[in-house]
Amino acid sequence: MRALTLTLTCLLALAFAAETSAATLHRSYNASFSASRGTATLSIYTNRTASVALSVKSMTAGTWTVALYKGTRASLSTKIVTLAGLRVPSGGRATRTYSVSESVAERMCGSRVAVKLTLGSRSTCASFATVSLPGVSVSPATPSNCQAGYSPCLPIVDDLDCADVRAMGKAPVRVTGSDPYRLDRDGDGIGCE
Ligand SMILES: [Ca+2]
Repeated sequence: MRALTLTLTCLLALAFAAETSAATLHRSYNASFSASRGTATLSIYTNRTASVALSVKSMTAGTWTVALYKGTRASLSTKIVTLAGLRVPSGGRATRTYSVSESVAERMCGSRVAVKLTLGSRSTCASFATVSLPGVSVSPATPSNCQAGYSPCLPIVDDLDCADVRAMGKAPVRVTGSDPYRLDRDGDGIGCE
């Protein structure tokens, strides 16, 4: 019996390893819900799908709606996507992992992202750091990836000046990284103002 249990454990471990090796993790972001109600993890993979894992505790039982927003938990802006409900049993603990499509991952790029759970008039939020997408494994024919360090998303090109940024209708931009395009000469964190 013990041998059988060990074998099953090994098979499960192998299956898990096979599943996780299909996508290489680009970056994970962790966040906490207010009032110690659990945690959320947002993972971005190099094939540009993403997953959101929610783990909650001390929550009111019921099926909570789940949505991702741009912004922070104190200041939600645009809704990105509504995910399937999170069913919390009595006892208040639940865990669920959601797969998020490429287009949704692209909408999150370059922004702070928050997850909001709602049940009736109650809600709780958690916010992640600014989300970046991997700049790898994109064919040159589709150069619409996001340069790290700017919000909103700017494309990855050899160079970009403020005239280009204004022509795209994206000025001014918030500089959140090393400013590779040198858009913020006076260093106040805002480029092309
Ligand atoms: Ca500036």
